[in-house]
Amino acid sequence: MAAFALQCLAGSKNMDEMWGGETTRQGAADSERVALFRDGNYGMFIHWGLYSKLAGKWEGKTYYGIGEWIMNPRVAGIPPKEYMKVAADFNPSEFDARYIARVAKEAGMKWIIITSKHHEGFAMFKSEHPFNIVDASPFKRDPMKELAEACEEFGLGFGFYYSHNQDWTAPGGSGGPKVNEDGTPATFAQYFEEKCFPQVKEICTQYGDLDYIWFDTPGNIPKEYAEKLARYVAEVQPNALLCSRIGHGMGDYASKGDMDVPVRNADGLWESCDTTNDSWSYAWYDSNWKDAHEILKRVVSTVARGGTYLLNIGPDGSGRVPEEAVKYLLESGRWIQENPSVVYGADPSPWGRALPWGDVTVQGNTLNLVVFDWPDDELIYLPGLRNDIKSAKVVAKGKSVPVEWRKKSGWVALDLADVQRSKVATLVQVELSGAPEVDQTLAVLPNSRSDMYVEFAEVENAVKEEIRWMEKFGEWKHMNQVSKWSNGGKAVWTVDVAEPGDYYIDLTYKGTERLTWRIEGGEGRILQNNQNASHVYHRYPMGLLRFDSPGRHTLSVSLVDGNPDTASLSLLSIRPTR
Ligand code: FHN
Repeated sequence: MAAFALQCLAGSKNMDEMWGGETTRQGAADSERVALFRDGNYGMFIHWGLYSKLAGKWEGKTYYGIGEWIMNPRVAGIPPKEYMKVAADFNPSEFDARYIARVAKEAGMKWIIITSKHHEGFAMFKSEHPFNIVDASPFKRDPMKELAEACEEFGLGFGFYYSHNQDWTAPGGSGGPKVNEDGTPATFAQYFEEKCFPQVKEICTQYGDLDYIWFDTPGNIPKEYAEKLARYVAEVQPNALLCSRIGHGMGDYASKGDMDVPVRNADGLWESCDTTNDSWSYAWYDSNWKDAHEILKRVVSTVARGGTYLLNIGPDGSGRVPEEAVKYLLESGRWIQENPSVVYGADPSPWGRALPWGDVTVQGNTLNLVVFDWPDDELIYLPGLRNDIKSAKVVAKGKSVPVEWRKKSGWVALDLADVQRSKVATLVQVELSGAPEVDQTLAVLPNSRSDMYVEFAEVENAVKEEIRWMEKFGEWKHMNQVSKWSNGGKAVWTVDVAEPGDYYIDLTYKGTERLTWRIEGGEGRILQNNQNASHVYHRYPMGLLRFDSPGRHTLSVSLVDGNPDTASLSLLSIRPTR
């Protein structure tokens, strides 16, 4: 996993700093206007613009990464004037707003947010600014109007993405030309007053009631501009929610970094945005499609962590949505339609994290256990559950089959041996005697690998930090790690062991030279070895560790030898022997 740090065109900010903070305004969380976001939990994102026609290719050469960045100097470096000529041949005659709205609806999504203008500066709506789809392309139609109407017809919420800070073709926009046509210096104030603010007025007044305005990459936009936009939206679209990427804490809900589904529950209103493959916009070579299982896993785990999932599609230059995206959205959508209580209005998991076999959402006193990875012995453990169970059933295609449960080594275990597995995910609904109560101590399951992320470790004399990187360009990966070890540095996990015995310990780490790690736990037992390291994260087996007794144990990992500045640890895993 090579770090691909991207300096943005806009000033000296790193791309990941362009997202702005996650702080939001007070007061939104309880109001009625957040009901769609809070209860719907799942929306469609659409990236569509001139870049969709280029599809990752310029002058015969393919540029890999997120397609909508193709004009950027870090990618193909297309001069603004050249890029703007693409509009003359942009005729997405296959665009069918009703079809897209129907796909969103059948996918189980509750709203659509589409790029009205991305960093390229091209307005996908009728605008007074001439660089827009109605006036500058042979298409002549206003697809935003068509989509707004289709969303209304299909009972979906609707909102616009608008790149307020970066505009690469407008003089004065962040990353845009620094001088005007007449050679005079261009300023951000000029871009804002002449293009950004008038266009925000247009999107807020030409398309009926909006549910969202999704400004993006605030970077170092001065506060007065973010405030002016927020004030205006509140005045003319009082129901529209702003995501935190407007900048300066002016959002109503927090947007995580791109493609970031956190491993631990997070409070407040927040959203993870993600895409059906790797690029946001259509790219001819990008075939890394998330299948129905993967889509469901991400939807359910985002809701289980307390958030809302916004999943993107990228129509191509003709307006068609790639068939793989549609296929898997519809397949996962069928599952959601059959099991709506898993997603809509669902509360987060009382475990505060995913469990080795899957994840949990809650409706009242009922746990929705969504099984994605079946243990070999088909026993689903509910470690630390304090409530009594009233009933348990597997629900599939509207039919329910009772499930047996028993106490095993102190924990409740559900026996799924007689249950027919679903290809994408199996739902087990467990009715409890009261509101769910769980001891959240990390559990060592006797039948599956238990992953202990560093998010859950106490760290001394070392640094716990979030890292982000890209493997192509713009498709972010996220992870927490412990690094920068000083004397006595350690990461300590408290775990609950149901069945004493021998367990394999694996560490996921990276480094620039061989490393000696020491793991202490299991009543004074020690694992220590000098092992290879690589500059990318790998899971390495460390050996067998015995837990002599059931119950709580601590496991600590320290670096005994090796470069403490480059040795980084992300995960400790505990596997039962067979
Ligand atoms: O730079 C954009 C990127 O192209 C894409 O639109 C994503 C979606 O969240 N937002 C920005 C990067 O975070």
